[in-house]
Amino acid sequence: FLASGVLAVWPIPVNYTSGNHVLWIDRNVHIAYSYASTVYLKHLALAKQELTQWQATSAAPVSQISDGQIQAATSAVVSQGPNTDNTTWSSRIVNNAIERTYDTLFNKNFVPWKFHERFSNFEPALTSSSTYVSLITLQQNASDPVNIMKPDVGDVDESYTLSMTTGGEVTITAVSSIGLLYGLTTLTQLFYRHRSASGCAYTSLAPVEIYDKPMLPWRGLNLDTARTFKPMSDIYAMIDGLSYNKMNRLHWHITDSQSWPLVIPSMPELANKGAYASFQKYSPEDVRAVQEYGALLGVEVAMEIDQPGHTASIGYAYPELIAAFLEQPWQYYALEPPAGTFKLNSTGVPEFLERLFDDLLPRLSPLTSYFHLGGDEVSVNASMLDETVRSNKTAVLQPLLQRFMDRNQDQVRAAGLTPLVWEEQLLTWNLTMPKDTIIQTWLSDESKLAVVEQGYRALVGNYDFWYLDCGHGQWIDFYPGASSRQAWPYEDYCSPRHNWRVIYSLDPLAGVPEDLQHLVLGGEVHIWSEQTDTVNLHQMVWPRACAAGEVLWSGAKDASGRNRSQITASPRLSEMRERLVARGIKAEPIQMTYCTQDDE
Ligand code: CP6
Repeated sequence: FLASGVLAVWPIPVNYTSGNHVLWIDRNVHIAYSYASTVYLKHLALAKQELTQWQATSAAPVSQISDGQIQAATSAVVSQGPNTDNTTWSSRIVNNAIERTYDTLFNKNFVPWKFHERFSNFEPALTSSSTYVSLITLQQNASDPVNIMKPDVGDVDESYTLSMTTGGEVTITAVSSIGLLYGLTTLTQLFYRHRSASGCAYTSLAPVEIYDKPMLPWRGLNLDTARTFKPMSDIYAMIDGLSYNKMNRLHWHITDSQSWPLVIPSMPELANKGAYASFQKYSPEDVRAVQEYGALLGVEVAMEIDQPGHTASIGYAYPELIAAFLEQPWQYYALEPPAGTFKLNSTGVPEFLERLFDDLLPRLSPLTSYFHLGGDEVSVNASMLDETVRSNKTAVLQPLLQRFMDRNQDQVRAAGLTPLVWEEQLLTWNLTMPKDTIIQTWLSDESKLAVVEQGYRALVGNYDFWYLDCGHGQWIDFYPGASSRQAWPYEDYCSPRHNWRVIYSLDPLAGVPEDLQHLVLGGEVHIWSEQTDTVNLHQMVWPRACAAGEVLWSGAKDASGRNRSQITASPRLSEMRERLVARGIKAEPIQMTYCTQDDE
């Protein structure tokens, strides 16, 4: 029996199966808790307290390794349920997952070394009588819509079971193709690279019984490709990383005031003038390729066109639509340069949006259920310069924004998509929207609560926890007496960064009454990219995003209702980092190698 989260191999113990037990106790309790936490004394104190309690209630750290070991061998046969060809998305997902599982298990560089005691290899000796994984049986519940031509998107049963006998027989069952994909993903995480000449993948964990399912259905990352451009290879690698963590949404913040890299064939000037460079664009084929790649790995791509604010880059092609375009001082009209926002009462803007969405949405809709309409940080000062409005009064702007939203939502829904919007549209502007609109919160737990109390579905991702580019408002300390946050460049209030433990400590359900918890769909970590491009993207995201992934999958509380232990998460996160590195993702270390070695 494996008590488990997504970081390593330990899904939540939902179903206790008697008989097959593997006891696996963390031995790596020496985490670097005193090192990274000078800012977060609250967490440091908590960690010390947990460590003391853990030591008081536990025997000396033990790893129980069963006598035998199981090796992965290329001779393993996969016996599949109903998915046998590649004619449906469902079967493509499963076949692709099988291929990738083979790739991972049999390419010795793709499985990590197991952490070991200092001066010990801490792994079983390989014997000639080794047991091999002989049969991997995939069983898909026949009620799954296996013939659908659309990948499993939106609400899909993500649960799976995984069992591995001491004889090396693996059985994975699931309702959906995504469940089978997750089961195979977990299977790869049971194996380690052996220090033998052959470097085979082995595990000593069998027998294994896992029943696993996520707590929350929306487990995402918001990737900003407007502040800096990201090549396609980075986006694919990002989807790989999400998939390894059973995260299932890529929120693609593709445009913003700084650049418009998205090619719209019927409006070529948008990207021709709005992209940073002719070679920094995403073609319709690129967008489709990202969607398909994501679909195969269980990652649904939800694209955002942020508006009416954050739209200066449209002004390069359509200056007549943008108020306060490149206006100075930009601090007065926007939170970062350059200023520029849609004119809220012009006839040109709705015409523009209709053409834009008519081109874009039908191309997106076959592979997604969602479209993000933006709506954050609307500038009232910019509307003073908007000759169609000339006002900063809520009473004037609110009806204009409502009309704007109604039109946008109608078009998104007509394309068969569910809209997402940033929280300000509901909480600052009090717009009326259909109740199935998904409201993305970022400012606070209180805003999340306000959203669900009004009966809307909410995503979390508070800037002071889950913005991977940001720290805790350090500008105040750096510039005592500073009167305007906007006066300082982004890097001054978005650094240093939240460490993984801050990320781990956000509870998406905190403060939400039980009867409203179903309205918290999940959340997203964000990598706003003012200071992040292809050089540091993956280090900025990984492994900290894993911490959010685990919270979204397993919940922030453990089985006893206490905050999930950072002490026990720490070695698992370190191990997950090794796994990501082995698979080609440049994830940062979270602690010294020393801390993963038990040398007492
Ligand atoms: N860009 C966009 C951003 C931010 C938001 N939207 C942002 C705001 C505050 C901080 C970090 C990022 N850079 N389009 C807010 C949703 Cl601290």
